[in-house]
Amino acid sequence: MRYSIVRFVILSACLSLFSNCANTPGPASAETSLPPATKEAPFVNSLGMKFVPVPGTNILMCTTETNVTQCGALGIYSVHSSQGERPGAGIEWEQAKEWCGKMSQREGRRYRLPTHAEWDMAVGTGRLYPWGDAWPPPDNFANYNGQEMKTAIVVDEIKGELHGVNAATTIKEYRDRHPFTAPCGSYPANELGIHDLAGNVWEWVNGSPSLRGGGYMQDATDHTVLTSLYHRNIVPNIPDDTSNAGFRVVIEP
Ligand SMILES: [Ca+2]
Repeated sequence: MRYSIVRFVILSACLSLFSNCANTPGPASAETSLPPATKEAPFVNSLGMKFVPVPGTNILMCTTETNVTQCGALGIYSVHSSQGERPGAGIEWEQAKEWCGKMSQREGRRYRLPTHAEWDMAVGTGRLYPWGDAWPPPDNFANYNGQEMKTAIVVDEIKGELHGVNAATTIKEYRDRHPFTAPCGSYPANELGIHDLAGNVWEWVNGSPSLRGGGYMQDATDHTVLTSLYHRNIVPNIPDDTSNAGFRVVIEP
């Protein structure tokens, strides 16, 4: 009899615990609709683009800038029409958003450009520059305007002309192999597994037409431009050179 009472008490406690667990609100459904992804095992979408979590946000961010092939797959054409692995460039803000809309329809997920806050979390806010606090960057950190420019003869892929590069303001004591855009992911990923947040092409963000990260032509004229938190805002109706603007995308719940 005594044994039965003890068993009843234990059983009641278990049922109560189960009941409490069942009544505890779980994560909002919106938070559970992202596909599983880790730095080690990214989510891979239908175009082969890889996505990883960014701590402090609820999005998955593409590990690379959107390349020419991926742009073209949804009808957005880059100035680098024959360079599939290189980042789409000369892309306008509206075109980048159009790409996101088409991709959302194609996959039934919510693609968009990253917000400034998400971009901040991805690049890291605890250091002055994406590589740290010291100047210049370590060699081959990212695709900027380094010493490789001094001897480069490149094809201007916008004008189709062969010409020498104005190397007067190249970053001294820095070189990175690529005088023009580099294939996406050519430089080491950061601690989150994300490539090219610094350099290569400027990247559009969500909310208002603004660019982040610097591009391959970024030189030593103004060190501020290469700081992690620098925003390059595009003012409507005022001409600006966006020939080195591209984009990367995120997936939201
Ligand atoms: Ca370079």
